[in-house]
Amino acid sequence: MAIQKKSIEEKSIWEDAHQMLRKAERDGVETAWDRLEQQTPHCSFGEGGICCRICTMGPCRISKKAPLGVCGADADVIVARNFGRFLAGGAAGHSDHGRDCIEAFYAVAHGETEDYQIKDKEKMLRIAAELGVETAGRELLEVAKDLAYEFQESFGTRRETVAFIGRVPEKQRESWKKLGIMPRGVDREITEMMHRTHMGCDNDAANTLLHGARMCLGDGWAGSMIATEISDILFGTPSPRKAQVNLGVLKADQVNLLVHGHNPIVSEKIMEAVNEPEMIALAKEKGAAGINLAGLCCTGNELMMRQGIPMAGNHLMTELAIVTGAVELIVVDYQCIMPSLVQVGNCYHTKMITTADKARFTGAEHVKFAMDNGMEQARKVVRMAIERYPMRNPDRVEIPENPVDIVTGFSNEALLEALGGTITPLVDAIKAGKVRGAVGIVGCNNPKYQHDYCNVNLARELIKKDILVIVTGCVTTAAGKAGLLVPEAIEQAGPGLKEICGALGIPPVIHMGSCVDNARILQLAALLANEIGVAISDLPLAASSPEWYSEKAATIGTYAVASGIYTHLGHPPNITGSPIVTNLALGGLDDLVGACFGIEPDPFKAADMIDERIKLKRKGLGLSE
Ligand code: SF4
Ligand code: MSK
Repeated sequence: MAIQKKSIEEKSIWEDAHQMLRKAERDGVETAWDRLEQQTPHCSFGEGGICCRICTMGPCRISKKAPLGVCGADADVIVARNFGRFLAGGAAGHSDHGRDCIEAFYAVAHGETEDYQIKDKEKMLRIAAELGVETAGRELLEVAKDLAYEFQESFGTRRETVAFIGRVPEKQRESWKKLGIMPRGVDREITEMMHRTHMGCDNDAANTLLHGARMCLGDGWAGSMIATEISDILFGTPSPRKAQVNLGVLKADQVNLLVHGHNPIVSEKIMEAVNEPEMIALAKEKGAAGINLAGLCCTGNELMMRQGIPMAGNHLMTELAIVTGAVELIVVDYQCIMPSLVQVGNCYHTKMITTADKARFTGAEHVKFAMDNGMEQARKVVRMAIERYPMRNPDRVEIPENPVDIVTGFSNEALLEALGGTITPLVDAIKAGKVRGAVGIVGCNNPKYQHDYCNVNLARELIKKDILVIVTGCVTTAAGKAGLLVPEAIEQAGPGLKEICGALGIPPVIHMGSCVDNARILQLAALLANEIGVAISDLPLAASSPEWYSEKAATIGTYAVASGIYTHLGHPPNITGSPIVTNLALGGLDDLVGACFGIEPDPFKAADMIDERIKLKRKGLGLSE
């Protein structure tokens, strides 16, 4: 993708971003957009995925003049190996997050922590029963011990399938069995991908990619799904609530503390500490009116979904939040945290705190969170934020105004409740063509695009076509800022969707959580398929990640496709140097799993493309338009 020097207005669609980009220029702060310019043009070998660094006989670059690497690997093998490892990075990210959730749940079950508790007992017992754990007449913690064991087993090598495979519709499972892509264990599939892609191992591009599908299914139906379910058990299953988004949620007269990253294990404790009377008293002693906690990226989604904590911004807003000059401290765990935040913080008085040994940042202070010290460490971090308030230079503070209202908290449990307790009304609405289909728009920002232009316009176009939109991850903030996450947004929807969402009192774009919560969308798809008695791939569903950047987003897209959900991406991964891999992704997979990828950078054309797919699926089910 060729990148020109962009004006501030071309960098983002949002006024809060424009205001902070202007301030960044004045303050001499470099942002991701500046560094993208420095990095452009990108290496064409890297873009095509045809540079191999897997062994020291290379690195090898494939060209007309040199079509094979030193070992004899061709472009197809090299692209497949590179992409396999790219997907492994994403699966490892989500799933290691899931493992941390298991460790917290295990610690609770075994009485090793008082900092975490089982909040949603009903959900825990329901899942225990679903996974075959005996619940009748047993102490809650005894059930929890066995359930933690079941979750751990999904990561290992002893089982033939991961625990939640029973949620997958029968027809989909059969096709996975036939293809040999039934996920066995989360760690096993990731390890096997690293093994397969070692020099001289799996040298058949299609074979490598099929394992990629299996590994990603392990992420979607186990690593991520377990992360989501345990988070609900420990911190409560989300239900609809109001919140606010954009940089206007920061407060000029309060200590501003931002949480960034992914796992609620850290951010929930920070929230509790922020609300303690002695902390509020200390903040007042230092001259602040109070302590304002706000979220960024996915940990922001987790807190917003369950607690209504405001969201300051998505991926490309993280540097700009600090540019307000009003942030005392940013506390992070892992994933999607730009290393540049340390430097941006140094331009102001903003301190950065890391909490996970696996994600330390040079220049940041480390406050390690463990299962048995979460509350103590959270208090320490909040105190550090308060101590920095007097260091704020009011002359350098500029906070954008007018945060936007949203409604969040649509877990599947909440959605079913809104539907009256069963999925049937949604199925009926789909059959009647009032809701013609549903699309999950998920994922990130990428400075190669005008920030949030595609995320917002795709959502708007789809709801106009009577297609229900579900958002997670960084698309949430985009949809929220655009005014799409409130019931009043039905005015922008087509007549059928307007009628259904209006009757239910829900927005036409519903927020279902963070990156790992895409597992909720998988579960919803499975519920719909089981209700109709078809495979997921028969349903009028699609997924989209218009502005994606991360390995995790590619993994999500791959598990969506492998689960039978057609997936649109704004730009391809670095696979275009291989005809075999590209053709498989853009078409060949359709014959194998009933879905494939589609690429389109223009959100209006993408909406038409997705619409065509939904028409096709409706026709296949014998449903009229
Ligand atoms: Fe080159 Fe083959 Fe080594 Fe890759 S594995 S760097 S293509 S020799
Ligand atoms: S945080 S993976 S930028 S959605 Fe989950 Fe946002 Fe994408 Fe990270």
